[in-house]
Amino acid sequence: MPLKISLAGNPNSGKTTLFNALTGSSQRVGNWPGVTVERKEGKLKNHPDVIIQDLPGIYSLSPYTLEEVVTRNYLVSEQPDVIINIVDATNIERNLYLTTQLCELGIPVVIALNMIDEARKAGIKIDIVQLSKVLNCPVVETSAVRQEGCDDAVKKALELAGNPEKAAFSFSAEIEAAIAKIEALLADRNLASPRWYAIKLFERDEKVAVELALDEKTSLEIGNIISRLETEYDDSSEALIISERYKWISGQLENCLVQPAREKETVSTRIDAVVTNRFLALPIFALVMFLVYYISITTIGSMGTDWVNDVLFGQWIPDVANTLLDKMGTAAWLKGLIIDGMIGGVGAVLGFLPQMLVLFLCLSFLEDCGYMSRVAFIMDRVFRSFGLSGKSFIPMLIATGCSVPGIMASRTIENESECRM
Ligand code: BGO
Repeated sequence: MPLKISLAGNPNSGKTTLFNALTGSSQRVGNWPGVTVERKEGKLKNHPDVIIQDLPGIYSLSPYTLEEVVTRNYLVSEQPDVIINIVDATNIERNLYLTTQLCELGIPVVIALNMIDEARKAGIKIDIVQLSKVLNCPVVETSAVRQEGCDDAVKKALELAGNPEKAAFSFSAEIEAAIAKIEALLADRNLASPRWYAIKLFERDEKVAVELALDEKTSLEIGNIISRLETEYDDSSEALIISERYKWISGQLENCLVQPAREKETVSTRIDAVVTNRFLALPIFALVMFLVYYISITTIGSMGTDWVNDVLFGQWIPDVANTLLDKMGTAAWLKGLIIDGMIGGVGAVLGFLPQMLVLFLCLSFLEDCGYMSRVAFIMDRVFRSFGLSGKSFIPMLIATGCSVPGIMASRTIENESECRM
């Protein structure tokens, strides 16, 4: 059996560059079964018995995008011998979020700290010995584009293959206890990555629940374990897990990352603190929406609509048409059809145009100044209870103006079932 090494990492972390450097011309490109996500596989140069699998670029192992689902299904079901996790050294905090999840699979992980050339140029210093200690896995500095450190990363991967290391990442004691209880409920299933499944069930990941086909009693027990913690922390289990991961990452990076001094608090961060505040966010949002509709429907927009209805289509166009049709000696029934039917009908529809214009002008202002993405963040908590994410709120908001652009905006939602909902 050939040895399988999987390359996993965020988009633009340098996965493809590393894959090309490791496999040279021995590549097979196709699609993952049943989906149009590109699949690349190749043999390690000078090692025909080692297969390198390039996985789609992802930010997490959640079930929201096709790429995430393809990657996690592959890792969980195929259980490669080792994962090389490509981490962009210039954006380490964000990239380690995926690392914390890969560590839970029970598959050995080697971290390729890529773009190290760029990180050095930017004055970023990373203590790889300390990082390796806290993550309990080898960390190798690489520059895929300069082909530096790539062989070392593979060497470490080959050494580690088949020696499952214990996940280094752990949550707070209470969440760990809940995960352990769920893991115990799955004990008789002989799962290859039991901790990962338990965490996903704790996050209420429906895809995993369906895959495991849990019986009613087990589902109920798991539901009770989760609900107890959600009530205690007043947050969804998924949000708890996300926030613990980021807290853990920033805590660990304090000891192993030195970055050039960042600007102090900017105006933008100060505004963020107010508009996304736990208590103020929703009242501020209600006020902003009231102003948007007040401007577009009641005041400026309605002035435009009144002018279109009463002046343009109420007097000017019918008067001109009347004079022209009279001069042409048009029959009364045809005049009625043109003026009352056609001009009146078009006018009734176009009358809404000024209100729509002002409404969409306001919405695009909110989008461009970044308020919409804050709204998505604020609404996330509410929308999670319907199985949607905060992002789904934006198409809904746009649809209050007109359902056509609302439906078009829903196409930006990556997850198909969320998009349909
Ligand atoms: C472009 N160091 C540096 N400096 N750059 C790197 C390294 C590294 O170690 N590794 C990769 N890159 P992908 P995913 C590009 O394509 O492998 C660069 O998504 C450009 N393209 O060259 O594609 C790499 O597979 C025009 O950069 O990542 C690539 O994970 C101008 O990072 C980018 C500048 O690498 C993403 C760069 C038209």
